[in-house]
Amino acid sequence: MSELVLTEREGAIAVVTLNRPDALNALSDALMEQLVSTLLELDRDEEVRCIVLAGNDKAFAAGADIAELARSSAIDLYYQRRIERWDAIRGLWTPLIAAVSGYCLGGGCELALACDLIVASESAKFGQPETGVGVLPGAGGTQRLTRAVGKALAMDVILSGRFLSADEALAAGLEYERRLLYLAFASDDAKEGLTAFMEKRKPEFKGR
Ligand code: DAK
Repeated sequence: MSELVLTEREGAIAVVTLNRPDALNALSDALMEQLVSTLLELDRDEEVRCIVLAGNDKAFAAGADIAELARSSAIDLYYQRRIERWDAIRGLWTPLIAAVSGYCLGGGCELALACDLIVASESAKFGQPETGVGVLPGAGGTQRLTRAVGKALAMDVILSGRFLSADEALAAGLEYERRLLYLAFASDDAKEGLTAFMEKRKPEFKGR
């Protein structure tokens, strides 16, 4: 079996690297199986105090393997119990840190979000582009991305499929809120609402 996941030890730190560069580390069934068994084994090793999960410069992981998904029915997904692997990753006791460069998309983004911490380089591109292939995030993306960057930005990313830079993900909800606030201030309704308060009357909003 080819090594889809590589492991190195640096003292108490274990570095696990996804190793499917030709497919931008797409999370095939075989890769996920190797990844989860590697992580569980490291988790049982008391000398390992921290696990770093990395991809390569071009991609942390570009999502679930679309070729495999295209061959799967809803019943296949249900009975293959793939979601249990994701639960196993969340259940690790050892702190898990995602080291992200390049594409971090779909299931790849969900994998990073399932880690305890994300350290991202400037080249990182986060996204949940599942709507582009007709599905939606299925391994925690709608919930964990929302908690990480706030509801409005998460909705924007999931519905549009656009990518977020590391800076934007970090500045996240606050910057987005600020932009919406400026936009709201430019509206007639904001002028009406503020003026109405001062004039002690009910505002007449027009949705403009
Ligand atoms: N799956 C399979 N192969 C992929 C792939 C993917 N997600 N992403 C890239 N590849 C492959 C390409 O097919 C190509 O292979 P060759 O043609 O060379 O054989 C190779 O990687 C290089 O990709 P590109 O030629 O496309 O490279 P570019 O630099 O031009 O573009 C890209 C990079 C990241 C923009 C593009 O590759 C891309 O859009 N990739 C797809 C991204 C995407 O849509 N990801 C979301 C997939 S859906 C579940 C849990 C989770 C999920 C599902 C179920 N359960 C628990 C049931 C998750 C679903 C998803 O993630």
